[in-house]
Amino acid sequence: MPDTDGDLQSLRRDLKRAAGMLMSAGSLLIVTHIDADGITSGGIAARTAERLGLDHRVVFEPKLTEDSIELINCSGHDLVWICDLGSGYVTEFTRGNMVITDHHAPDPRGPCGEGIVHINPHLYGWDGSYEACGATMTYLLSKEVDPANRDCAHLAMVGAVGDFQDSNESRLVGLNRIPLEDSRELGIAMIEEDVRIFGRETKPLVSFLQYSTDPPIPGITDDPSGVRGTLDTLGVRYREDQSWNGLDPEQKRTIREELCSRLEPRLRNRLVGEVYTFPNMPSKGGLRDAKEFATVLNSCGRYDDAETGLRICLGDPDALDVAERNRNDHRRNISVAIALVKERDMVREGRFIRWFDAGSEIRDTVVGIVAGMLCNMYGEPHMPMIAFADAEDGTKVSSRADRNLVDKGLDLSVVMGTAARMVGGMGGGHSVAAGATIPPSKKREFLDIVEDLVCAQLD
Ligand SMILES: [Mn+2]
Repeated sequence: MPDTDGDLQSLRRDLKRAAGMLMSAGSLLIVTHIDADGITSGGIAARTAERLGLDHRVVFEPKLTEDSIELINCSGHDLVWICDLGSGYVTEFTRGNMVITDHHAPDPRGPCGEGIVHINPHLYGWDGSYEACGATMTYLLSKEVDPANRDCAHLAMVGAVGDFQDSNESRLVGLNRIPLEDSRELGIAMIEEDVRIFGRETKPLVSFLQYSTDPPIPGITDDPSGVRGTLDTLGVRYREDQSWNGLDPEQKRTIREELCSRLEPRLRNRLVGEVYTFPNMPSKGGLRDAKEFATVLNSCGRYDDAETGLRICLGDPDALDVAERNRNDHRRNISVAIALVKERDMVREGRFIRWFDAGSEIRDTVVGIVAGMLCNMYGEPHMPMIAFADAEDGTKVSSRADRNLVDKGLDLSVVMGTAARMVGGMGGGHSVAAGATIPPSKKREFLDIVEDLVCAQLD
């Protein structure tokens, strides 16, 4: 168990109670989120049900709406298990016989009703924004039901890195350490210190280094000829299609040291930290690296195909080809979207925030990623990036911020929740990344409120 001071006893008590409910259920409805953390949660929950021989169905929801809450309340299944969702709405569930394994901020309106077991790190003294993701909470319950489910430990790690829970300390911490240690013990995962640039398994070396963003590296980031020159100077020989993980350890070390030497000491801990590899996964398809695995799942979820992601989690090899197509679409859409925002000079700057309105030009399911990437591209002064996109049920708002701002007191989940409520919408999320849905006519008013709230938090 991790060396943090959460209330393990209460957590264990609730896990036991929920496990008992699962073991005595006749049928199960699993409701989960469409991002990597939600899909891996769904995979873990489905595997758990499968091993219990429990009749079950998995439903994916981009978020909980009145309709989906209704579906849950009226479900004919014996038991409903909500993963990576639900904590913010516990007072709206009117049925009994429900289990929630989530990590989002709990409903401030009060505790849940009888017959609902609500398992959330915040309730036991762990921080759900980086010490436990939805998949980790789901995994803890799964393992409580049957220790054989420890073979899902890597899925919990994928969920955690998918939610950027490793970005705070350049490693997974808190309750997320439990699946990590389990998968190390079982030989499912290798835990190493290495550069934390995205694409260790699948990107060709030059673009791998060139697209390093956190932190940017002088003479490397956005500079392919700088990368080639550096590799030549270091005497590193490589094929054009060579991946980072295709290099031998000595070559990696040489490059790593050179990259570190170009960074201020405090930034080196962002570049180098823990990385997670799953050696038993197929070499093609991007499932060997935890971050790439998460991206594969996210690309499924964002294109209304979370089911394919679920099949991947459950080990269906055919699902990978479908995901590959999703992923190519995803990459193309993201780069087109970034180019569009830049070319049209869409980003506006206020006193404390930057924002852009993508209208119907960027899908509401990817606008958050675009906001995050743009947030990294703008340097000093650091400001949260707010993005609007048209959605079916109103205007979707996504917000992203730098960790530095969170350390100074910024909490975007509070900002989005409060500002959305004040204009008749709904919002929430995490301190570094949060979202909302608001009436389209209220954008201006919403921005003014956001600006005031950010100002007050950073004061
Ligand atoms: Mn999550």
